[in-house]
Order: sequence, then structure tokens, then C-alpha cells
Amino acid sequence: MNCTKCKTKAVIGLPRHNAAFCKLCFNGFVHEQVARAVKSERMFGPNDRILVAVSGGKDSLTLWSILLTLGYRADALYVDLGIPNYSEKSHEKVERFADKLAQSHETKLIVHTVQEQAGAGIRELAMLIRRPTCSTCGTIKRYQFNRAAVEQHYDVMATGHNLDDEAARLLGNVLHWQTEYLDKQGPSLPASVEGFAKKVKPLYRLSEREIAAYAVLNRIDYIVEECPMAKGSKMLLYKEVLNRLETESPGTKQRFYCGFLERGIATEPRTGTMQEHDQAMLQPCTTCGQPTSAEVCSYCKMMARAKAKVHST
Ligand code: Q46
Ligand code: ZN
Repeated sequence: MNCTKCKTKAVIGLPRHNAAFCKLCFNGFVHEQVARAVKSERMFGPNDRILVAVSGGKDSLTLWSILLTLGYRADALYVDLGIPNYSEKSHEKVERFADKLAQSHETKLIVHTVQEQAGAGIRELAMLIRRPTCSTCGTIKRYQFNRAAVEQHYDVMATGHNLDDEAARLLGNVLHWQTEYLDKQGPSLPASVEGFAKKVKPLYRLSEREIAAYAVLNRIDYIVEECPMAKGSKMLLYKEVLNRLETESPGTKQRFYCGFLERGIATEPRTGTMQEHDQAMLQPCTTCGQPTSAEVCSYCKMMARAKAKVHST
């Protein structure tokens, strides 16, 4: 198998593009897909400050590295969830990678440790407040990322979601007709109301397999294990189903997700009155000052409940 572009020996075949690439041309292909995503979805410009949400996995570390390679100003935030046998490893991978990047780029890593703030890791915290671990985790991560982005004046927050993630999420939402989530499924979500950072997904044109190949070829040392809490999740099942379809018919995932974007369902402009309505409903949380539609935001409510439980035991 030879490289479609330069005819030297190929290292990867991409059936959905009917192409094969050597390492150099594959890197060029990956960078081009990211650059195309950034431009077509107007994610950010060369002077914008980007905060990348990193977990230690292949997608987020690859994203951080590519953005710096393309000349963007990108820092990263890692949330240490305190999950035994997992968080120590992922934290270490992120710290090491940050040191490596800092040797050739101007960049920094910000770390938030759940244990330090809440006095317990995510699993104990979820048990204390009787909520599923992943939904507790989601509330904490969304809150901490948004807070860091807004308070430290980043223009945009970037996550490593790839084509497989987005297609699987879309499949789940369509299967259950969760139409209220569809307008949040685009790869670029503007900061619709003050106090909420703009969110973008620059890897949405690349599959999980392509990103894993890029990470291996470019010696990005990431944590291979998934978070243990992800076991049995519906997302993994949807990904499996889509992979099966992809093998039979290359390009299925891309046609499904990009077809959805082309139809404009995700980007349908919300009316001015809606946005004004949202803005009017928001007020600073009386505990932390972050915007919320209630008196106290859901993060602070959660933390207060956890503290009350600790004191009552
Ligand atoms: S990190 Fe958090 Fe995921 Fe782990 S605890 Fe669940 S939500 S599975 S993206
Ligand atoms: Zn709050």
C-alpha cells in the first residue's frame, strides 16, 4: 500500500476517504481537517486564547498538541476526579505531556483537584449526594471549565470530542427523539449569554481511529484505559453499532453527522428574544458569582449537600 499523495510506503489506510498516507502526509491530512473545522465553524482566530479541556486521553492531548503546532495560543485545564487507580495515572500523563509541550511552545497547564475542593473524590461525592457518578462528574467538569475560561479571560474553550463521539451522541438523541439536545450538537457553541464561555470541538472531522493513529505516530503518550465509570455506558454501545456500520459501509459516521450539520439543525439561529430571555433569567449565584437561573447554582447546591452529609455523619 502506497501513500496516495507522495507514493512512498503508506502507514495508514483511510477507507472512508479512499486514501492511504505515509506519516508526513497523514500528519498533513490531520492538520488540514482541524484547520478546516476551525475555519468553517468560525471557532477562533490566531489571536484568541484557547483553553483546552484535557483528560490524559488521546483526543484531548492530541488536540492541545495540534493547536500549538498550528500556531494557536492554547493552554489546558485538567480536572483530577480522584478516581482510584485511574486519576493518578491520567494526571501524571497530563503533567508529563505539559512539560514536553512547554519545551517548544508557550503554554501552561491548570489543574483543579476535586478532592482538595470537595474533601472527597468523585465516587464518594456522588454516593454522598445520591447521584450517578457521571452526572456528578459532568456538573463539576462543566462548572470548573467554564469558570476557569471566564475568570482567566480565555476567548474559547475547546474539547477533544471526535467524529465517533459526535455521531454516537447524535444517534442516542435521535433514537430517543431528544430533540431539545439537537441544537447543542454543533461543533461550535457560541457564548449565547454572558458568563458562559464559547465551546468548540475542533476534532469533529476526525475519527477515533485516525486520532489514535496520529497520537501513536507522533509519540503522544496518553492513558489508554477509559475511565472505569464509563463501563456499560450507552455511548459505548452506540459507538460499537456505528463501527459495525462503518466497516460495512465506510463513510457512514461522517455522512450521518456531517449530513446533520449541513441541514442546519444544530446551528438554527435562536431568536433574539430567546437569548434576551435567557440572559434576563440569569443572575450571579449568591455563593460563587457564576451565572445561574436559580439563586444558588447547581454546583454550589451540590457541594452544600455534600458538606451537610459529611457533617451529619
Ligand atoms: S470521566 Fe466522568 Fe466520564 Fe468518568 S466519571 Fe463518567 S463522566 S466516565 S467523560
Ligand atoms: Zn455557585
